Amino acid sequence: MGKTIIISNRLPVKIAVKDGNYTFQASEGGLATGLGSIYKNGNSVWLGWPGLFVDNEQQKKEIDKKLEALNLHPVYLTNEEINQYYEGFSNEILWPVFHYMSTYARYENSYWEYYNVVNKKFCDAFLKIYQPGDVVWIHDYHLLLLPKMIRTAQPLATIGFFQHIPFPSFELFRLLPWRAELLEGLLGADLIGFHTYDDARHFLGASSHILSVKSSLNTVLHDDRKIVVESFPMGIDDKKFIGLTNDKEVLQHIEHLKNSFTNVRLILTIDRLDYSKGILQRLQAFDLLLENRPDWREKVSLYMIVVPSRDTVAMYKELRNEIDKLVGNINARHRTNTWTPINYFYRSYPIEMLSALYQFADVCLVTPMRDGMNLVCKEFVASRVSHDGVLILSEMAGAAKELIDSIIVNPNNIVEISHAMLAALNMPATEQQRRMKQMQELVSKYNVHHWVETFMHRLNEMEKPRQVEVSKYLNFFTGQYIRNRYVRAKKRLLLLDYDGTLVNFATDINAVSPDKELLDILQDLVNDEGNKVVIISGRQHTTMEEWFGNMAVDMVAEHGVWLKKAGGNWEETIQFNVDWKKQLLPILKVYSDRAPGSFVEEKSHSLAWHYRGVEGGIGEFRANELMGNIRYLIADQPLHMLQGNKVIEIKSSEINKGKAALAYITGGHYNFIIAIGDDVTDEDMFKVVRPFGITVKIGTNKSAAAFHFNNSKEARALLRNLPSKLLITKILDKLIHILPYPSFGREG
Ligand code: GDG
Repeated sequence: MGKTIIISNRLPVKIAVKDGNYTFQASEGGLATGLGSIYKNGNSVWLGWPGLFVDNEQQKKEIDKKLEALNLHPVYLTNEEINQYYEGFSNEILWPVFHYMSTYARYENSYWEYYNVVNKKFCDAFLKIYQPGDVVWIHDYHLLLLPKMIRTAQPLATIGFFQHIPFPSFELFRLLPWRAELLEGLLGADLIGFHTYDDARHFLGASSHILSVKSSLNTVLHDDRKIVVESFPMGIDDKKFIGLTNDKEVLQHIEHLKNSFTNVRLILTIDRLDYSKGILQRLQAFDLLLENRPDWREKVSLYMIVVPSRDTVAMYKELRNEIDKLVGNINARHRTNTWTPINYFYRSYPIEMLSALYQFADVCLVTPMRDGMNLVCKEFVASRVSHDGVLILSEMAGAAKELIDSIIVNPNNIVEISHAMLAALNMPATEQQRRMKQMQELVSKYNVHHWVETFMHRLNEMEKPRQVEVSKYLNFFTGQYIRNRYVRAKKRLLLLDYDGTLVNFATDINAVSPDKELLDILQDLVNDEGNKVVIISGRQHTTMEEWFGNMAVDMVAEHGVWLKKAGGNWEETIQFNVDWKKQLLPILKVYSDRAPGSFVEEKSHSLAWHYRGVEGGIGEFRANELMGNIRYLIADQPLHMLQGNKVIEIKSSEINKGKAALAYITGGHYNFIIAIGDDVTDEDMFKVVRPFGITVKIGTNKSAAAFHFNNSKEARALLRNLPSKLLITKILDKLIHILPYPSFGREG
């Protein structure tokens, strides 16, 4: 297994210069901590800008050496490059547009040129350390062009991309003059991750509108490659924040805070200086609270930390001035000799101070206009070891999708925020504890390590089926040849899926019992003693018994859990613990309530959510959302989620039709084998059968099967005509081996 190469704009290091010497220390930021588990283990490296300008070659060598000891590789950028690519294109174009503030964007052509140049620089640096088998994980909007650049240079590389900021809806994204190039750039990856399902959906929407790529559910087909787009909500290192609550320095800070804020309740806000964070609106809401409720004056203070950021960009300078003015104005109007309404700090603090504030404050107010995720709110929750405190959270933060026990507000609604502050200050202790415990459970379970593991696990899965397999249409000519093989063989195995294969797909799953024509075709096949006919389905065994119980066919139900040999009884082939069903069933039920026409089917070893009956795109929409949730929940369990035709099924990863098919093939000494199926669950069967026989997919040519038909009518016709005698046997046999046909499997 190769190494993992992490790439981000900045390296996760703190660099200090003392007496002309550089010292390097890995930083503790969320990303660095999370990825630390993989990048420090020796089999990973991190590539990025070291955060300082170096034009002296000797110095570069020294820095290279020091960084290498930390598994870090620098990409040196010039002052001009940082101005144009980072401050310009990334922060004056992409940042505002992606945060729905497009009027702040400045579409300068030179920014775009530098963005290309710097992405290329990253690509060149990457190619120097890449070896086949390495896995690449690129981070964030500074490097949107990099996946394609790497793909072009290394077509077989496994590339993951994660975007930390929101992906806007198509109507916003289309404003970008370079929208197509940016999407093309991203689609060089195999796996593209966002914090929320909405971001993923927006990306899929933009891709299909702008590039006309084909996308179904969470997959895009582009340049004959399959790209998976999913949500991976990022977590924090909760243990670190819990650990800090016992730190001596932190406890001292808390003592100081207690002395400074006696009899005053504290509302805490912490953000980088950014117009996306809703700082001005939050100040207005606090002002409104003090205006409307004079009884709260001298009883509550806002403790506001704004961390300096990008203050060389004009927009940010302006914002800072506005904050300064508004804070001054509010304080001037409301303050008394003993009380300051807003304690405002424009600086960054050591983490020990943050921890003290997270623990000491009564309320944490997080109200961004837009935020990819927002980690501050999760850090506040993790730090509340006494389980009290209230979180007020903007519905526009990615975290609002998870922290549903916070007080959720619209950050533009000043009145609502001021009411939320009052509600938080008045919330009874029992209510605070109930909400806080729920949120803590979530923050702890879905922590940053879980995030890294889930992403890496999914990315490693990508390695295998990167190349889309394509089958050939089973035409008249090849059909004749198959009949020829059938007639010649003495012992034959027919593995037949049911829904979508032997019968057409129908909206009502109970309305597709076998018709007379089908029963006649199967009976004719069964009558030939040389044939072993197996109906291999995901259906429940009771249904199959009802339909085929009187026929001398073998039946495999629930993808291989149940087996009945012709004339025998049903046997449960495998026994598994199915306790996981209790956890997932309520979630599937919620989705069936939210999508009229859908329903949950509980089988002995699996759960299925069917949405054949759901109107238009709503089914796909909900299915995507559900899959995002389920994937997250089952990440560390031996379960597998299947996307079938209008159905999502969760079952043990040990069960699949491939295993059931293999059991038949092994030791069966068949000299003719055919497997016919229509959906993703049949792909396992095709992979197993293909070396030994003929594999036919119904409906589409994207399959591991060698051949495909357009519908079940064609499949029935083939089965009906298999036994008919042929006239041109010899010529056909010769021709078929000259022409470029895919494998028909061996003829025993
Ligand atoms: C981007 C996305 C997404 C803050 N002040 C101090 C300090 N911090 C730390 C916090 C927190 C981090 O900085 C801020 O993270 P956020 O998630 O809140 O916001 P962004 O910086 O905008 O991050 C965001 C994130 O990427 C991850 O994907 O959630 O949506 O915009 O960890 O604790 N740390 C120290 N002193 C401070 O004064 N030491």
